[in-house]
Amino acid sequence: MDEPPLHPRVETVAEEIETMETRGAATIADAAASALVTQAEESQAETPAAFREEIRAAARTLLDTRPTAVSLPNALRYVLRRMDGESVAALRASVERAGSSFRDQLDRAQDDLGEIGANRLRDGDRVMTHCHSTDAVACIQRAVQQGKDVSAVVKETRPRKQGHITARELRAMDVPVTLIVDSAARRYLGDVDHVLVGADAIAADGSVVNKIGTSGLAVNARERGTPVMVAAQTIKLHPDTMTGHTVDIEMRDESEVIAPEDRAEIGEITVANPAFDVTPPRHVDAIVTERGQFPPESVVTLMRELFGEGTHEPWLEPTTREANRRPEDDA
Ligand code: RI2
Repeated sequence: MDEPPLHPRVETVAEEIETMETRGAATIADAAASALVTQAEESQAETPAAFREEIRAAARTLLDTRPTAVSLPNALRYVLRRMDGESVAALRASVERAGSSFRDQLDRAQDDLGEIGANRLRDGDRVMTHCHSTDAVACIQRAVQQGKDVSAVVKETRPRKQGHITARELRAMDVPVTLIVDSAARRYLGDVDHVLVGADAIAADGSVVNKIGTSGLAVNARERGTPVMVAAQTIKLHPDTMTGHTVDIEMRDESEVIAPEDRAEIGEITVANPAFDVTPPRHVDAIVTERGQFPPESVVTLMRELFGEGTHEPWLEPTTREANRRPEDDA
């Protein structure tokens, strides 16, 4: 069977997510929902069945780009579940409505979460950040708006140095920033009041999947007695983990770790580049969501409330993009 026609914007958004031009779990979710809306608006489908098939195929193409950030399937599911109607026009309108209410909720969730996270920060506090998370930055931003003096020790976060984005955004809010290399983190943990990170996925047992290096940071923080706070909207909750599924950890290109010419100079080596790691719940003090703050062990209650006992997969079967994946792409 021929694959349904995809709007070029869907391919572009998929490409941008895959290459990390679009990154950060919340931003990925936003871009994916918008791409589905574009597919709906520009669809030439003549029958409701053809329209539905196109939207599902678009969702599948977007889904195949990054395996770990659960906000991506959660965003796609949100829109697909609300696709409803007997005509193409009605279906199109339902996708548009779902896309726009999803994006509104996303914005509101980050504001509400920022408020709750900010309440945990006191005047004069210093936080240590890892990578770049819009959810984590929202907490600091709100604290600053509340008139609190907050400063930050920002880990650069190898290999892609997304800590630089955090540093830039915090400086734009006039927050004093000390940038450190990742290996200096333990040295500074005694000088900070909180470790504040985001999440790409949260499992039913409260484990936090976040940028590689988070778990080591959390272990060191525990040893130093520094509380670890995870800022994560509920779209980061991974419903499949309630039924025993594990979270795939994305392995990224080796060239992010070492330039090909440096590698050639060294000689025969294996390079591994996992993008994320798993922090066990015992090393996390609080997960801050737009629905309140939770001890990690109790997050499953919120998951059941939001997702029931599980999910179904509303997208089409694997596309060519998925079929072409090399086995070594999988963790
Ligand atoms: P927000 C990022 O992953 C980081 O791991 C960050 O903590 C997480 O997404 C959440 O980001 P990547 O996309 O959704 O840079 O809070 O690989 O913006």
